[in-house]
Amino acid sequence: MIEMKNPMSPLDRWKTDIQKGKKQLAVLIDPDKCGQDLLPKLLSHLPEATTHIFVGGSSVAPGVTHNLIEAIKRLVDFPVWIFPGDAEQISPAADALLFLSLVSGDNPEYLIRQQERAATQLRAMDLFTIATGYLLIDGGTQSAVARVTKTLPMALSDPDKIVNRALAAFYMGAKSIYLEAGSGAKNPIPTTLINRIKKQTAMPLIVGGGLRETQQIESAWAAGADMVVIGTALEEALSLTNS
Ligand code: 1GP
Repeated sequence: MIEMKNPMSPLDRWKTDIQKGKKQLAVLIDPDKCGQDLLPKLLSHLPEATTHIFVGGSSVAPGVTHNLIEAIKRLVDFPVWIFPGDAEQISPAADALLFLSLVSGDNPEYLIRQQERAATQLRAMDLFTIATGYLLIDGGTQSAVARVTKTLPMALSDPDKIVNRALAAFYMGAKSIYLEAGSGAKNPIPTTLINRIKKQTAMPLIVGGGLRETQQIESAWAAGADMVVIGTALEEALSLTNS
């Protein structure tokens, strides 16, 4: 049997799924909240619609992410994408890295400096990257992203500005957009904004933060999200917390 030498990249596979109308659900595993001891329980309770596992957190010790990804890979067969809080969370064990730039904020540390640190590591490993414009939007509560990055979320009152930031990310080379309301947000990203960003940027769109109910996830998909991310809802349902 001839082995396929050039399998489709994670981004091309995702784009193909988008063309086919297949919506994606990523379950976010934060290594700070779910260590290897709790992993089997979480992985055995993944929602049926799960298509991807995201791994990442706001403050994770070096090496922890890598070990957790290897453990996930031993237990399940989903593609694992790193959703990094910083450059320490990069591991060649993943299928892809969301190469984020926090374009909603004005902190150079999260616009280019962490990326420079990441680049130093990436040149020495074979890890597929998906350049992603990451936009933190006001979700009604102070988020870990805002606290750690010392940036303000963008206000919902000025959707044109949010569209322009997303487009600026596109012109700078982003291949996808992540609209983030913040982990545990009171208010998820409004469907009107999802719809507007999708229509006006036409990029693969990830939406997360504060999504708890199936109905909310379906509404986000219907509004134009290509991939929805959930973390807190599953952690709470399973009472998963190390802290
Ligand atoms: C956080 O968007 C993700 O970065 C998921 O948010 O934990 O609120 O599901 P939740």
